[in-house]
Amino acid sequence: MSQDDVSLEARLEEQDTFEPPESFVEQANVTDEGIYEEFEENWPECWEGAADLLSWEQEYDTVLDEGGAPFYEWFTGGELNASYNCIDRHVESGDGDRTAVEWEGELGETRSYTYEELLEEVQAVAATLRELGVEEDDVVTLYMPMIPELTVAMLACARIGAPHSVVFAGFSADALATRMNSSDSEYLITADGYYRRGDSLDHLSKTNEGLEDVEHETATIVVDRLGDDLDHSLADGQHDYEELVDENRGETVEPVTRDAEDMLFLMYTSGTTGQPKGVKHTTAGYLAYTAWTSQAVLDLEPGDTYWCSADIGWITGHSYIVYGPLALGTTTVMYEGTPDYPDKDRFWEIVEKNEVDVFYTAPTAIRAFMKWGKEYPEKHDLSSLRLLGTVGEPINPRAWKWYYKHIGGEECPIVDTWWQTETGGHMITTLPGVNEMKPGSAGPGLPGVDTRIVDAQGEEVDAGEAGYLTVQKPWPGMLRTLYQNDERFIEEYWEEYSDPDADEWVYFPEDGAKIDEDDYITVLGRVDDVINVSGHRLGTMEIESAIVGVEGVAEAAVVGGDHEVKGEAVYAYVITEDGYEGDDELAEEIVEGVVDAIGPIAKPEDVVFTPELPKTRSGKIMRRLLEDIASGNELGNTSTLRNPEVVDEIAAQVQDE
Ligand code: 6R9
Repeated sequence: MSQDDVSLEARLEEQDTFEPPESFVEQANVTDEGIYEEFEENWPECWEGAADLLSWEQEYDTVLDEGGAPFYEWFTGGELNASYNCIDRHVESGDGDRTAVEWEGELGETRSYTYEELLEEVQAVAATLRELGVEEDDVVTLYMPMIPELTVAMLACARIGAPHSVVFAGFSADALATRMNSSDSEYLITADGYYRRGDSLDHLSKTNEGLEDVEHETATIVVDRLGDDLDHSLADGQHDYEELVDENRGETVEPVTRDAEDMLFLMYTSGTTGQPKGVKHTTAGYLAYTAWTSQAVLDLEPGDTYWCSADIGWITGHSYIVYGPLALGTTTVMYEGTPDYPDKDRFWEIVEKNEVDVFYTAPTAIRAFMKWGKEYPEKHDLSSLRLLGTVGEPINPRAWKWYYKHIGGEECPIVDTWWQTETGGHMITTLPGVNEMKPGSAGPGLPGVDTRIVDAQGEEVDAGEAGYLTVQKPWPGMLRTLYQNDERFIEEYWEEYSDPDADEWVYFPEDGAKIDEDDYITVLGRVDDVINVSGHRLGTMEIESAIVGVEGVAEAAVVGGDHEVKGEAVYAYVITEDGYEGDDELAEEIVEGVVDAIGPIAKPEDVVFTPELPKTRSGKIMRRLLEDIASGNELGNTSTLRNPEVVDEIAAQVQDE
């Protein structure tokens, strides 16, 4: 490092607040700090501005209907179609030639769709789905990798009022079957495979394995992504995508009129208990909220080229690759593959080539970039960038500063956005043209979003103290319920801090947090049994049940331990059944069992065999202790344990490895 670099690093190291660069503020969509007060005084009508970003077939009567709280309804009486809002209206207003989707395949090939082309393709797929028998309100499962057909399929579903349920392609066959059974989904679009680091992955066999466990008949459409790289034949009831869709190119499919509160999609996510939760989002509130936050937080404008590197299989991709950016008429970039193929500068090559204006990624990726070194971004001209974002997990100040300096060139604000599958869109973040930034702290709640940090009794904690994050007013993008399970919806999110007798409802996202004297919130992480691996939510219960399903395993406890790149990694503590040896072979079978049940993202980092698990006197597994062991932390007081000696035994074993 040169002398200049050293002093720059030192200065950055010490700096803990950053003003938004003047060049950014000059052009930002939101610059008036009065917006916070304005929203507060005018709540809930403040959300009319978000609704105004959409085109309505029928104006709504009421902004917010609190009558059935916590089953809130937004923009009731309104009618609209999400696919119309994301495509047709841009074509009608003369922007049909603008690029809607710019796709980068892992092998270097590209495909792009103008809004006009997207309209044609979406109508063709909509017609195909109808031909297959899909009717309004039928759930269509999309088990697809990052190929443009996924975006097209989502919008085609929205066009005919069929909610989609996207299952992340990296999830296992079991996960697919569970979700299809849970949502009674009789239609599936999948692909034969995709590319990862240059190798072709067979996705069709995994799909077929999953379908064996689906309890009802399914009509399946298969996209041919791999061509000659996969020797595949389709089974009965399976159709080739291109064959069917090609026959419908040129068809007109009018967007169906949907009520504001009609379901737009389902997205399954992990929680404390075993079964994934089917989070239900509806049409108007979700679309208005993702469009508004895309404009206010991501600062998107129609002429922008914007890239969010998430996978559409997660909520981030739904809200901020597909719906938000397309509702605003932006060009959205989709990338199929990994950041290090063919080399570790792939992302920066994509940014340079497409002259990306706004880039949104996850802290886990930034930590990997840091590890690889600044020489990779330095090979490229990143001057097109104007704003950077992160999402998925807390970002540590060191990674924040690296991102700020080496990717943003100290000229781009960073928005650290806290939100969840359930919240539909951003909730806590700075407004990039308004607030100063504090690395490590996401920022204040957005205007109109009433976030408060409380103690176990629900009382607000003082600045600097840790507590539980809550949201004390509804917002348009919120989940409406868990699919066919209103009871669990109340239990999971509302029971903890609400006072139903007083009709006071408080949303509990199950995150811990602290707040400073400027109302900036630092999110500390989950307080339930959810592990956040590389920004992906995994339930410990789901992983434990997969492990216990392996022959020879008597009991298992899974925890998240600190990991340099992934943030958290999965650590499994396992007790074998009598007569079984806790050896490498069994550890291997356990890892395979987890990959089969959930997917490679849930792969345990380490499997530790132990004669006992540390338990409280009432028999509860002390997960905190296991987490500390996995993270290499100092161990706290173990005297409340029924079996304190076992902790040292396990710790010794972990250190030996
Ligand atoms: C969008 C998304 C939600 C959980 C959430 C929290 C963690 C997300 C964060 C963050 C700290 C941020 N999380 N963003 N923690 N800072 N900026 O990730 O949705 O997959 O449902 O995960 O992720 O713990 O509760 P989802």
